[in-house]
Amino acid sequence: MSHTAETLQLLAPDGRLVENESAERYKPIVDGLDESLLQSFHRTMSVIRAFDIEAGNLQRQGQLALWIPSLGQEAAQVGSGYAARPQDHIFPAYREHAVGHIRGLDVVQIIAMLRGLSHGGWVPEEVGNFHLYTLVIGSQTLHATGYAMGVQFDGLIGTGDADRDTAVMVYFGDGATSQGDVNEAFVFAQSYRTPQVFFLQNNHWAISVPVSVQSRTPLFHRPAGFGIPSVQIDGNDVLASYAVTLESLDAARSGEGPRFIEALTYRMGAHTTSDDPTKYRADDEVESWRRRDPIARFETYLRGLGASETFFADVAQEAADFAADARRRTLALEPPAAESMFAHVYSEQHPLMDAQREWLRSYEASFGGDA
Ligand SMILES: Cc1ncc(C[n+]2csc(CCOP(=O)(O)OP(=O)(O)O)c2C)c(N)n1
Ligand SMILES: [Mg+2]
Repeated sequence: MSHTAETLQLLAPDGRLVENESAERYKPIVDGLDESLLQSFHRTMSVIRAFDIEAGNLQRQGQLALWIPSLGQEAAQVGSGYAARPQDHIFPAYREHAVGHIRGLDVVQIIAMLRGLSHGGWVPEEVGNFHLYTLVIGSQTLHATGYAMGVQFDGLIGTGDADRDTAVMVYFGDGATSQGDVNEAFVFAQSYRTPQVFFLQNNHWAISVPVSVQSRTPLFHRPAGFGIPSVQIDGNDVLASYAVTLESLDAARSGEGPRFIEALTYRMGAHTTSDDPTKYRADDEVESWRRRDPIARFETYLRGLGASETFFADVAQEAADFAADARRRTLALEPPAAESMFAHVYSEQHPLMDAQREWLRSYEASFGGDA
């Protein structure tokens, strides 16, 4: 399922702005992008790609149990991630490393989780309301819808205060759309008119199952059956991802109810490091998507705008440094103290946990080492 005339594209694969009626509507947003934000798009896509590749290497070298690559999906994530405001809440699946980075998550915390050093990952309110990675496919859509209902009950939409009105955005995959949870989230979202954006990254594969088997219709046609306005975008076009998400989040914050975005992109790497995609997909398909690389496309656009060689060289250096720093800090990670497992079982100190902590202490002391 590839791009069609219905797919919104603002930046063509040759790096030139698209001029047609649909693109015209988003022209004010694109024209309003200042140079520093355009540069941030490129920097973040490049930095996260370098980090993602390095994290995959670390897994192959035995440093992580698993890695979940985001390679190829940078534009979908970076455009939408930058469109959110600080007060918005983001519910990711497990591949949204770029969005986490934009919200202020230290990406080494993702590594720590996939190294088995933390049970959940991070505290959302400390990292730009970027909620926890969710490995149970699609369940985060229900969490997001429930959260969005809470935002609505708290009166945090439609007040006209740009720093207060709040939206919720949830990321999920093409495979997730087959889950009951996701469809239940659509029902509640539209029924309650939640301030919410459903951001579907259709990367064309759910492990080894192609999207053409998951759905006989384009996925962005499905929300119509729930009464949710939807749009399909070229997910390798960072400008389309930014502009459409900005518009959709604005609508959600102002009380117009949920929106749905299907970003057509491609999972260039393996599903995870536990998977071998050469067993189930053809090289020429991967090659055709390589020619639509989101970073190369945006680089061509920036060059057309006059970005200098120095800028690109600096970004390349920054990306390499970022990846090297992540490697260094990964190798320096220490396992948590064993007794930390009792810390967050109850929100307050609890006699049962005290007893178990004490049991562990005396058990370890029985080996004769330091207790
Ligand atoms: C409820 C549930 N069923 C099955 C799985 C196993 N599983 C892990 S990832 C995955 C595919 C998800 O595909 P998609 O939603 O397209 O996301 P992508 O991995 O492509 O980003 C499946 C079936 C799971 N984690 N949770
Ligand atoms: Mg998928």
